[in-house]
Amino acid sequence: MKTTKKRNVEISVKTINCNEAKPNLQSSLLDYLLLLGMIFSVYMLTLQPAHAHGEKNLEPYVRMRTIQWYDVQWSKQKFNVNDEVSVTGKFHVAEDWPISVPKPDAAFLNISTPGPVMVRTERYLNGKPYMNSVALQPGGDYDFKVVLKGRLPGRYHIHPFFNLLDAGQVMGPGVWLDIGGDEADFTNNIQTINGQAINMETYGLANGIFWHSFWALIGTAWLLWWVRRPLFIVRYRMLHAGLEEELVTPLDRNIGKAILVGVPLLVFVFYTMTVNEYPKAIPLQASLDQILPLSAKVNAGVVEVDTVRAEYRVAERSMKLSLKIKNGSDKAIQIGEFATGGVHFLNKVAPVSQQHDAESVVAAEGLSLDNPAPIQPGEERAVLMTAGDALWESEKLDGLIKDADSRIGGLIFFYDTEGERYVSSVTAAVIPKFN
Ligand SMILES: [Cu+2]
Repeated sequence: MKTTKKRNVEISVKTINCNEAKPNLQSSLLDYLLLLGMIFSVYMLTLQPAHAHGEKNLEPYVRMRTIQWYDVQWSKQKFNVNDEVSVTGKFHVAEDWPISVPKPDAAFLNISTPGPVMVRTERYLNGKPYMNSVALQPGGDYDFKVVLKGRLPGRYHIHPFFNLLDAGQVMGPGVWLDIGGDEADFTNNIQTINGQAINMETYGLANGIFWHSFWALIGTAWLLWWVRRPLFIVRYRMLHAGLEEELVTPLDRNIGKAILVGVPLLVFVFYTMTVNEYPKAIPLQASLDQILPLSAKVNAGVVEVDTVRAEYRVAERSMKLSLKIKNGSDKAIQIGEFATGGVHFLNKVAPVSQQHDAESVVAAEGLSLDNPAPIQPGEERAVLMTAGDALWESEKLDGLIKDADSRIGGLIFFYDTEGERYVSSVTAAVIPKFN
């Protein structure tokens, strides 16, 4: 009985491999398709524009209506290995958070770098040190500070950015940093809570490599033990033929039992050894930090702005915003700047200096108003504000009109005669005008 079954298996195993002869026509067609595919892929490669971190490829509504960065400054942009540098800035979390982007219930402030060119030593949100992710509140205002230390010499493009859970990255303004000096001079020494001075660059490295290799070796050996047997289809057929006894031997079973008992035992023994060697240890922190927004900085209530209508003129590359502005302050105010998606449109007739992110993308004369006269205290005025510049196109913000979510969001910066600043957020559905 058994022998006939075995023969059956052998025959069917053989039949699997006999689809060799194919007509020539088909293979030449395949070759042709392959060639076409290769040509096409070369086109794809050459047409793809190279962006530093893909910041321009992020949908405009994500750049305009999630984290609205402003006043981002670096303490210095030229420094040496081991020097500390800090980046400070503010951001407003848009009230009009896009419906397709998950809410910022867990957000992590990070620094995008090309590799480990710096180490982060301190990080603050609203003046509070924090390690984990935080929940941000739409409509909330925050300021941040990150302290970094130069590690690898070179010239790098660096951004602060937010990692939003389930949504991805929202880049802040980027700068070029020049790190000078010698890589070999880099030191990263800290003192543990037990008072021991350690070098973070090498501490625990050998231990880490040992444990990774140890478990990888056991895992690989177990895998190879099974891989050397008949696999997949052959195995399937043997099972169907009732030959499972030949697939799993008593030795396999014994090794399996040894692993079942041995691995948990090993884990327990090594865990006990570690706890004895390091009795005072803090677990890796995985909680969510709770940091509430600052008192309102944007839309603080002094100057009120209502966006009535937004229109994008494709041919002129300009956004026209109809605004209703109410000046509740006791001095005359003027619009100095409109900032959206990392682009700053400046009103050249406004006398006071505008906010600048370091190396920001600026349209120096990009902002104009139908009535440039300052808005008097207590005055309520309808203003047509035009933000026009080729930057709409080169920064790929004009892709907005092709989005399913064609809403604009941004910050307007007002200045009074004393240089006092008021910030208001605007948001509106955008109507494209193609001619
Ligand atoms: Cu960049």
